Amino acid sequence: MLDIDLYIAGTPTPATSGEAFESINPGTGQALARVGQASAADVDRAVAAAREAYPAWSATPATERARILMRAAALLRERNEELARWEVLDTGKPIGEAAEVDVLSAAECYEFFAGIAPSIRGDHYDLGSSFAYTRREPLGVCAGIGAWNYPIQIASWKSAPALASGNTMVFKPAELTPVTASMLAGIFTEAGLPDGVFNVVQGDHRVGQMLTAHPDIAKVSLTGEVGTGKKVMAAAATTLKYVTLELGGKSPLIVFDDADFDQAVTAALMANFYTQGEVCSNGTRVFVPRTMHDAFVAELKSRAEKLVVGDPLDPATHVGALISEDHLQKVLTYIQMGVDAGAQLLTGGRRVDRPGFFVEPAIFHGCTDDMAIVQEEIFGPVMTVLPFETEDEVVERANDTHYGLAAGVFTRDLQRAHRVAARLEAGNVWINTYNLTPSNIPFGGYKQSGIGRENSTAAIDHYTQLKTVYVEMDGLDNPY
Ligand code: TXE
Repeated sequence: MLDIDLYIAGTPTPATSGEAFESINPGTGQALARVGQASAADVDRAVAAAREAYPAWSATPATERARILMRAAALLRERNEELARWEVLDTGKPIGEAAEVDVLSAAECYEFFAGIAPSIRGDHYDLGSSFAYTRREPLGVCAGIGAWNYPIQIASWKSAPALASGNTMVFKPAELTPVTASMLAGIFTEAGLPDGVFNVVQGDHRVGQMLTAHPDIAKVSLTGEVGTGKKVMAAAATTLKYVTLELGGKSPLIVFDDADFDQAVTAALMANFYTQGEVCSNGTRVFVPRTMHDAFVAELKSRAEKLVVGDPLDPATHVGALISEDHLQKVLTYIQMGVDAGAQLLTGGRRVDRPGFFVEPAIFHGCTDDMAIVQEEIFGPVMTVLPFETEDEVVERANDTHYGLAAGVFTRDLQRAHRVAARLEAGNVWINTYNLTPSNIPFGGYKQSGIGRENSTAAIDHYTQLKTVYVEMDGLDNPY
């Protein structure tokens, strides 16, 4: 069993709360790690370490900050296989995904922000004889609070822009997936990151609440459910912290009649069953033209039933284990709600009879838009297929949600693709593809799917503040 400590001021540090919890391997249902729950004193120590490291780190030349982030990225790439395996044991996702996406996207994120760190700058304003300029300055100590579906990627999407901008960070991974955040901290130390610049505290929502309330933390970046986002934003108001929220979604994937049929089916499967459906931006409402509906669901059924649900460590596995027994029960409850509401369960939806938390990929059709399985985020491998007649109708129905994270549009019609993309109320729209999130483009939600953006230069705006300096060159006029 792995023992997981906190990571404070550049070294593994045992929690002092006296409380510990086990992290379970979703693929087997067996305990994977023992984790110490951080106490308030531990959180104070981590914030103090970050505060102490801040003056020197923020004054470190951006090219040096960049060099350290690049070294960390290189170490992540070198250890991709080992770290991906830990991510699989911690999350239950297939090794085929983790070895391709999770660690490498984290490395790419550090490389991207290392590249832009030296170009973080202000502007010059010519005021005639006088002038002004702005300084884009770091915020101070930032807190990152992660979700459990992409642990190391989420840690990188928060720490890369934070550290590149000269901030220091205290990061809390989700209690269900504590493993790789502490390993990332060790890699940062090995890469030459000064002690205290990146710290990790472990624990459940109570530790998240301590961070959100801490007076020495300038900003909180959360990845989590909408409900959690609202709690974090409310709590952050007490000390008027900056807040970035990357929350849930119930995104539409719209297939038009001129779409590449095979690509659209592939997208629907990917947008619902990749990472067992535990992806915030998934296209879980698949809209297809009524004329195409029967052929589409027949092809979906045939291909969904070929997906391999099994051992996450087996490279042949397409669909791994859900994160926990509780989450599996939540997903099964939604599936039953769909059946009870009269939707047609085309395929899947049953628990797989083996250790661990596995469910067969489920596809519903014959749904109505008001059903819970169409309205609410399930965060599991549950797809709903919805027929439509016209473009106006499908755009209206796609937007009829308090979420606004993402959307997909499949069509060969250039004008229609961009016309519909402009009308969709979503922070991320994919045309003829889905769920691609390279570090150099922004990611974030509209409406209740979030506030702010991660990745791209947009993220720098959320980890810096602007100071305007006015320089009087002519002497001060006396108005009295
Ligand atoms: O979220 P939770 P989970 C969303 C996804 C789904 C959720 C799943 O859509 O809704 O994340 O992750 C801490 N004060 N995204 O179940 O329960 C908690 O300890 C402070 C969106 O983990 O909200 C955990 O570390 N912290 C995303 C974290 O918040 C609190 C992509 C999230 O927990 C807290 C991936 C509180 N009151 C998943 N309560 C995107 N949009 O990019 C809990 N926490």
